[in-house]
Amino acid sequence: GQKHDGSAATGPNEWLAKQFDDLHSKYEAMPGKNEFAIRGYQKTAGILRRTTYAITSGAQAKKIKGIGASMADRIDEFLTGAQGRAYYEDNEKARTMAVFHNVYGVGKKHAHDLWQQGARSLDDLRTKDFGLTEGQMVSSNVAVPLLTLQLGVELYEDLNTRISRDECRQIFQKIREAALAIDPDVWIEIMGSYRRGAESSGDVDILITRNPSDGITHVGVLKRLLASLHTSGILTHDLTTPSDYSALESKWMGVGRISPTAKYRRIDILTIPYDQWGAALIYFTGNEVFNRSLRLYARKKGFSLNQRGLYRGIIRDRKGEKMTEGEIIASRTEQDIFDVLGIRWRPPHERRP
Ligand code: DCP
Ligand code: MG
Ligand code: MN
Repeated sequence: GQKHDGSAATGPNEWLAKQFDDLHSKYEAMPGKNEFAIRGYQKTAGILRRTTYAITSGAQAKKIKGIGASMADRIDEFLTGAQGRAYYEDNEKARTMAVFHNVYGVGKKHAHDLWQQGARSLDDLRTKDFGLTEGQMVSSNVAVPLLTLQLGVELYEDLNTRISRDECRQIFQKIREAALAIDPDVWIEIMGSYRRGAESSGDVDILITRNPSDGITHVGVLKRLLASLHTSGILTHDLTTPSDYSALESKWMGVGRISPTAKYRRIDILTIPYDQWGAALIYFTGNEVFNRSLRLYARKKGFSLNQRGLYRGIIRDRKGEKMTEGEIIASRTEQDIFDVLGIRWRPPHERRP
């Protein structure tokens, strides 16, 4: 867009105006931006360009209609080269929001909300009341519950440290032993970045099912497994507990550690119906980008792929919303799904396009 007339481009205050343009674009790019403050920078840039004499101080600029005390301060900062509030705030804000964003479960929007509420450090989050109660959560889809926020802050260092391949394997071994002690016929597999061969992981992802051909399913195993692992101290905190323990498909998300002196680690445990094993394995092995491209490829061939299976006959409306459910045509093994798609099975370590 045209921000100013041609003559102003070489006006006496062009450099100063440009500084306000920069400030404007910097803040414009931030999530949850304050529209009012941002417009102030834009407006000041315009006024400076329309001023025909050179501005040499904030005090002088303040006499111009439309320039207030705060913009005059910014002008002084720019003219003297001082790292004033605009510079400092921008950087402190960016730094702090990055820290908040690294708290488990806190997204960009929530990080910004915390900043807006006045939180400036992890210590603030720890000692002051910045969280939302479970009740307030109902109306928010961006913030994490208070208890999760507190846990994320408490375990900040540990949860932001990568887990070595060896430690992932040890955690998995413990969980696997406990599961097989409950039912020796369950299938239990480690997925995510570990299965792709990563040297280190952000969390440990575990998938459980059981062949029901003898009339027995894995229902009941997760509940007993969680109890057993809590008793042995391997699992220490619950974040998301299954809503229905009698379902074949359920999810537990939480925290645990391999020994009382080890770091706390994020662990996900999922159970799925036996006939969806292959589809679930593909999905939870990832990575996310590989999943996206595989789903897109399936769609191009007239199928639809998700974590439960490869579907045929799903009809979507113009918005992409499903109009018919379709039928699952492959899901039991990864190979089944790749075969129908007509592409060669790729070993997990190759699934990172
Ligand atoms: N996944 C996905 N889309 C998402 C989240 C997850 O397709 N939005 C799939 C792909 C991931 C897998 O689930 O590989 C496991 O999710 P994680 O977040 O645990 O990711 P990774 O295990 O791949 O990496 P990390 O080492 O960070 O845990
Ligand atoms: Mg993972
Ligand atoms: Mn995970």
